[in-house]
Amino acid sequence: SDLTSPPAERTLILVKPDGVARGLAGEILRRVEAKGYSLVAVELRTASAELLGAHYAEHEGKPFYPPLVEFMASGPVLAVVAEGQRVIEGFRALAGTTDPSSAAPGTIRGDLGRDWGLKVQQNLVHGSDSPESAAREIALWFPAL
Ligand code: RTP
Ligand code: MG
Repeated sequence: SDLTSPPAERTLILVKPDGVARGLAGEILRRVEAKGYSLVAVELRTASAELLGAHYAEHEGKPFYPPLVEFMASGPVLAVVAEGQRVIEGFRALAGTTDPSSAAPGTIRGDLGRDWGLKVQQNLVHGSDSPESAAREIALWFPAL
């Protein structure tokens, strides 16, 4: 079998407004770094409706789209570009499944998500889901990279 290392790739991670407001940005970055991924760019900012519309374009028209964009604009998010071997799938494994109430222990959403009447969009983090999504999202959030 081929034991050569896969090439490094990049992903876009967002610590969503609930994660920043709850003071979990450091804990989430700690998990990313502890896994061995490198931080390429980190910026705290409140996203515009225009940026969020582009970021979530695939979900436009779905019932959860308006509350999702409203929530994502409700406060600062920590936007991060992380780099490493298989970081796209690796970060999604660290994050856990979309709904924190069913995310596995050991994951960001499973360990740190709450379940007292929360909406599913308040699930602490976003991570790109494919190389194509990562390239598109990194260009949106960090056009200088
Ligand atoms: P993400 O994109 O944020 O990493 O999360 P994901 O891939 O696990 O979830 P996705 O299907 O891409 O949905 C994006 C975000 O929309 C919210 N959502 N709400 N049924 C619902 O109310 C619903 N479904 C999805 C979540 O915030 C999800 O992370
Ligand atoms: Mg997604």
